[in-house]
Amino acid sequence: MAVRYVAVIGMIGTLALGATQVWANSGGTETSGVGEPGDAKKPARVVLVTMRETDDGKMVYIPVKVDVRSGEQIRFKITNQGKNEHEFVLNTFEENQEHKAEMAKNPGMEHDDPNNKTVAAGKTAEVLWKFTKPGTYEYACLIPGHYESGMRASVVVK
Ligand SMILES: [Cu+2]
Repeated sequence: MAVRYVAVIGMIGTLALGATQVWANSGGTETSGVGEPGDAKKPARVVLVTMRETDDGKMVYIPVKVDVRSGEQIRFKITNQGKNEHEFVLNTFEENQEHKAEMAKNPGMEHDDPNNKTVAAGKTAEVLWKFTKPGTYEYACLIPGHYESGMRASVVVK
């Protein structure tokens, strides 16, 4: 009887873990490991980000590294100068890896969340974000093949 009880508890634990996983994979979290959506009424430092393809077949962001102070708000002004649709997905490295695996299964996913934008060729987008914890984070394009072609950049929060 006691063994059976433990098994049931174990199962509930697994289910709860599964639910957390789905939530993390949605990418549309209000708060996440990387910080929280910015407050438009407070000052923010503007960081310009360009997305494009290169002549030698790579896909890149400029810049590839952004330094931020903990507690600072950043307004990322993103311009897609490429010929393909690209994404700006700001998150922890781990969450981006999970999300990337999810997108490999569902390539048509489009994003419009506080930390997560799909940007058509020639278009712009903005992400206003507050970095609350020191660490190294990432913005990346998770469209299948793009990350591997170079579309990742680090955000170092100190
Ligand atoms: Cu891309």
